[in-house]
Amino acid sequence: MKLDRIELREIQMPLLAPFATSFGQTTQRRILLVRVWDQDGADGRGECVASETPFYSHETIDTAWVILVQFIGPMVLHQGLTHPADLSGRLARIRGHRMAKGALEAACWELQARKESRPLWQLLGGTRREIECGVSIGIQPSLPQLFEKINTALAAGYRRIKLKIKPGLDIELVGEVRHHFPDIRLMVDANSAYRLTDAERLERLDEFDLMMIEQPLAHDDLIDHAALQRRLRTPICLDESIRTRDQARQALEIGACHVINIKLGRVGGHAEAKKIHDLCLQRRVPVWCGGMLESGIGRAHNIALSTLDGFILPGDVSASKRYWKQDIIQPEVEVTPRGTIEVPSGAGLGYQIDEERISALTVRTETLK
Ligand code: OSB
Ligand code: MG
Repeated sequence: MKLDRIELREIQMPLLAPFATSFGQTTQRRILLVRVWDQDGADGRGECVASETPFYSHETIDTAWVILVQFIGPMVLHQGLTHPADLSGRLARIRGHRMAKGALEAACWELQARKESRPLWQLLGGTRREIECGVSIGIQPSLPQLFEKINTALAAGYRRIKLKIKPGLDIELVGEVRHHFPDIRLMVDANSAYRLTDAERLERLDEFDLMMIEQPLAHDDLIDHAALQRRLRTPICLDESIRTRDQARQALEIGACHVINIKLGRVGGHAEAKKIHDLCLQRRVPVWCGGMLESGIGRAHNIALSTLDGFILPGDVSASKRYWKQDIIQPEVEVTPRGTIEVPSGAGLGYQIDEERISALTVRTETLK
């Protein structure tokens, strides 16, 4: 494969409802789509999961755009590439900026799959034909509104509920939810809102039979998470803190977590995601696929990744209609009454791209040659 052309495109999509976490609120997504073509005219697509703000990760859509234009493009265009798995090595000189790299890398995986006329999930080594879905529910203005969201998700068949928590909206809130929904699979995500000095407070979550608590402490910490895990019965799941396979290995070695949330963008693409997955599978550590409020293209990549054997827990990959009035792929991602997504069988991502819809949402484009 030799890349001939890269197109960057920013689309803007309003979320159906604001999504609030301990680090902030999102109402309108600005999404960077990457499309690549090789010398034979074959193409592939990826989505950069960087947010509008540097509050989840240091990367934003604007930093990713600049890094793609100034560094990633020139390093990969017109170079012989044997396989998309080689890209991360090619880009290793660029420190960090994994969401920028991951968008390009994922597009190249789809390109490769389309060239081979195979589904991307098969090229990645996946086996599942159906993936289990959970939902991530943002912080709600009131408890009745939260209950309503939970009821809607359960009625749609979703297999686990994740609640966002933050200091002051945690123990009592989770207690109320557990009291009203005694039997559901429930977990919480703090997005780094606590310090180790909050351990005593966090210990109180142990009584609610949570599947896990996601990223309670600092976004770049492993050591304090290990200290916290020694005090909690509830398993810790790391999200923000795991950006490489080595960090996953170190986290497991010191007991910083018992579960890992794998996000394609956060780890820099499918190759690194697979490495983390393989490590966890070998050590019998459960993983699941996280989400970043993606449009259909990012969502389709998450579905492909989730078909790997180690993704044994329901992920945050859910139906398009939970986020968007109209998605940019056809058919939209739908969830069965069993709370699963059926993996498409077409080549590449396996969804049609709605070009007209994308054009209508586009606010800027740049072509790299
Ligand atoms: O921490 O998993 C997270 C959304 C944006 C940034 C971080 C996170 C999330 C979610 C939503 O939890 C997942 C989704 O439904 O796409
Ligand atoms: Mg998270």
